[in-house]
Amino acid sequence: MHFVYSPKHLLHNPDTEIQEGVPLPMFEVPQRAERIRQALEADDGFELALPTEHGVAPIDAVHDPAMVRYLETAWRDWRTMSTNPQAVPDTILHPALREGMGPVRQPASPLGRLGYWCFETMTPIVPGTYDAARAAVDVALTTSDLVLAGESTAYGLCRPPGHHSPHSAFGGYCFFNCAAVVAEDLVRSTQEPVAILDVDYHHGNGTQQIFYGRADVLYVSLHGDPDRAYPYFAGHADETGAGAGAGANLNIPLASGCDDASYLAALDRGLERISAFGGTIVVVSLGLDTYGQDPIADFALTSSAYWEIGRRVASLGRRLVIIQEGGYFVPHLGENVRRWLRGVEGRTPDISGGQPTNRWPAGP
Ligand code: SP5
Ligand code: ZN
Repeated sequence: MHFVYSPKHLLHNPDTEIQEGVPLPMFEVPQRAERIRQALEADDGFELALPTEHGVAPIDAVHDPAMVRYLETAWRDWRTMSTNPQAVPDTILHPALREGMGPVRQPASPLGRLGYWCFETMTPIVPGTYDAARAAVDVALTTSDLVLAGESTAYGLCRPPGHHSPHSAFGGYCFFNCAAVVAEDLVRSTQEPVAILDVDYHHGNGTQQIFYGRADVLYVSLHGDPDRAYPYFAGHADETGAGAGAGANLNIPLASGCDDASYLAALDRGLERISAFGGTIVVVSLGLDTYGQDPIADFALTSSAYWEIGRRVASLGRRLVIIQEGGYFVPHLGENVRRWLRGVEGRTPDISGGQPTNRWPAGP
């Protein structure tokens, strides 16, 4: 299997996020992608491919072009008013602020502009953020190209991730929604419906929002119940799509402590829905923050589950464009991705291979 990787992700390296009002070291760090690359490079079954440039048009097709233009200059904009080493908003556009008052203008102040586009405090912008986010989209679209060229599966090692960014905002460690860009591009180029399966721990509110009114893109997500988990404002089971998209959105919120067996049962529900939907390609938003040791999530999945999840997703018999999203327990992240992808390929979990620093319970 090819995996697509760009070293440009290293340009996005903020050091602090604000969680619960407290500055903390970033969880979404460059080492995540490096760990995954190392694990796949150490396995003969994977071959690295570099991305090709796809330009900005596929991004403008799913995001507000004004936001894309903003992100291009956001760092310079920030520097006109602040010497702080990373740009984080403090005043965020709440929908109730202008209730009954008509549309808001993009603020003249750089700090105001940041709060106009960014919806939370955990997604800092640094000098290389835009170039890294653009490269992540090129990685995703190159992964999709490999599948369109005839490969049954390819994996895009996207970083920063994407699924929290809706059409006109960014946040959740995400800037451009890579999975959504790929899905939209596939719909246009194949004229077929496309299903998205999101197995990141967090609900992909951005992806859901982008396609909520669309019948040609199915969004299926398994995630921590938004009654307790980020992103709080989307991901409930009663969100099933609107207008033409009614019925083309399936949320499966899961309880704290969700284990391998409960997760696999929920996955089977999601896969049934995808089977019943048309199309020949599935876009997977792959997050490994469902792992029992993840520092910001509360599921209890083991490494052996990832092989089985990959195997079951492949059993759909569809081509797969697999896009990296979250996963923050860095020591086991590469090995968990590797197992997922080996499951897809029907190869053994190879629990003896991989990084010698890691130890796991027996595979399936
Ligand atoms: C792509 C992706 O996985 N983004 C995740 C963004 C989540 N950021 C906020 C997490 C807040 C978690 N607070 C829980 C504290 C646990 N002690
Ligand atoms: Zn996540």
